[in-house]
Amino acid sequence: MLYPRSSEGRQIQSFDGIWNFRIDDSPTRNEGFDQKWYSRPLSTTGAVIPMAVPSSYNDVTEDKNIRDFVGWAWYDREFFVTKEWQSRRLVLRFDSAHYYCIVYLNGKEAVRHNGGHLPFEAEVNNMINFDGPNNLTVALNNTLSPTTLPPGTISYKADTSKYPEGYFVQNLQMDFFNYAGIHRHVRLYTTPTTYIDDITVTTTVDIGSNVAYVYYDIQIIGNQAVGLTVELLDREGVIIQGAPTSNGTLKVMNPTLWWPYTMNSGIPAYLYTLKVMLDGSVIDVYRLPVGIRVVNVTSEKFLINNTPFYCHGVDKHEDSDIRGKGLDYALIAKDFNMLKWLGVNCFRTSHYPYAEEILDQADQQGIVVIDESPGVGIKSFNFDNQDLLNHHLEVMSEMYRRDKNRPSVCMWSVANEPDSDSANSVNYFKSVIGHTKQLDPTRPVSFTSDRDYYNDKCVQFVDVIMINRYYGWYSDTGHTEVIQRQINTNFMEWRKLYNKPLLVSEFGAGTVVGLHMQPSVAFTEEYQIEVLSQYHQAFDQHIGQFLVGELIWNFADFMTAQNPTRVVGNKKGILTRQRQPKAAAQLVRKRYNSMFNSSFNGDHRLCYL
Ligand code: BDP
Repeated sequence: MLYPRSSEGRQIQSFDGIWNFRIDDSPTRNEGFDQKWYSRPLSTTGAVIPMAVPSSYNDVTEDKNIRDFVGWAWYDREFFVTKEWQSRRLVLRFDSAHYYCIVYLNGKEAVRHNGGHLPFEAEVNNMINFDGPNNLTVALNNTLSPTTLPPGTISYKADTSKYPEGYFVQNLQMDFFNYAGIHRHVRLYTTPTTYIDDITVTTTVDIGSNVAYVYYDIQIIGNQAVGLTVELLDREGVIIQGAPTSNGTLKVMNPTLWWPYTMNSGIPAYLYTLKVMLDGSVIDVYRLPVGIRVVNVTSEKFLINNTPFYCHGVDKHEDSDIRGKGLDYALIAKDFNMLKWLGVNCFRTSHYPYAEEILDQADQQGIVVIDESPGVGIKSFNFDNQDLLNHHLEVMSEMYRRDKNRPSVCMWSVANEPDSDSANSVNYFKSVIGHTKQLDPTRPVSFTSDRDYYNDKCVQFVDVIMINRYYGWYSDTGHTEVIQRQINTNFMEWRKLYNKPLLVSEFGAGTVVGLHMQPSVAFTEEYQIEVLSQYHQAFDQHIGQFLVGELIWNFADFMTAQNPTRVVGNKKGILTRQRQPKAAAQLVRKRYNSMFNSSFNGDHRLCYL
């Protein structure tokens, strides 16, 4: 599914702004459907409040019932469409809405989507009113169930001596707040009736002979006899290569490759543009950014453009105060500035696919992304649920469809910390990983494991072993002196069993900013520094061998459900939730920046073609 981009053939109308909003807190949570709230303006169904789109609705109001609401939330707004658009194909696109979404246009269902983090769209020509207002209504359900990703359960509390009649709670299986809402852009965009529906690009590089190949495949809907032109443009807009066919190979001599950025090279990630034109740009035009690069994994190395890549990175969350997981350009810009300030060359989209605008920045700024699915916290009792597996396969297909052309995406992570030691996890992950590899033979596939070398049953399917480790935190709390030994032992055991590269995809310590103690104790800034430095010293013994990366948990503090082990959220950030550095950020900054110049990171400057 192509990201909406305006061009000579396409226009975009944005529905971002303030919408009307109300929750359906009727006992059945079904009053909205019973009374057909979608058939008239929401304000005529009862009291509505203003709600920002995009945003999570949870932290925008002062009302606990809205913050902690479970069930159907309703949105609506009005819009107009110019008559000039009558002859165009009109597509209504939601970049994401969490979790189950039904969209109505002028009282009729336009589209529904299952899943909280990926785009969906529908052609709406025959539903639009060109002579007056259009009413767009959204019913959104945030309930997590055994067939959602992440999975969850609802517990009904039947004991009326303790709970009121009909009382229920949402149980989460993941460690972050279940923010809900219309999280990303909502847009109406036009295309011609014969249009470019999809483009798939893959690239290979022959380093020795200084040649790259760009393979492209274009789907056109409508008149197949329409003239097609494909052009590859360099950054200055100069045509490098052209072709008149809907699929083929473009040969690029002396290519400028897409590299993860290096501090001193001064060469930012290089993006070409694949310009696709129907009827010589008269009908439709789409410009797709293309980074030429190739990713390979050996038994010891993660190679980008045949050069060993060491990931010095962080795990993130889409999380901020007020907006929750809502798209926020200032936050995106700030986060990328902080990533660069820290010297981060890689992040994982823990634990769900992030906004496309975030991946745009990773593509443009040269930061490697491990693109993770929302398959977080899948328990042994979930694996036999065929509906969950089917949904997981569908989510991987949707993720691939959305992110397949992104040079920054160098590996897929299909899940985080599943019960991968249970017998029934094997078939589940064989399917999910097999399916992902089938979709995309050009990128490695993995998941993060918190199980151990002796009991994990699914690491056999991955290309890179990703492990989450909390020595000195969840085990041996307070004992930083055992971390190095435990890391070393653990690494050696994994190596004995598997001939695959290893990446530590989580390690860290909870830290309340401003809390100090010497000698350190858990939760102080001193303790976070000690924990991280012990891991760093352990990692340094294996970099250049089989260790291909380290991701700190976490880039910034983030919100979680309330529970006795979390103090207003998870505090393992090296930045606060407001993106101010804790003392440990200085340690990380020094380490990561020095890594840009070290030989084990590969000197990219020598490898530019
Ligand atoms: C890991 C999870 C992550 C948690 C983290 C923690 O992958 O989502 O937030 O631990 O406990 O188990 O801080």
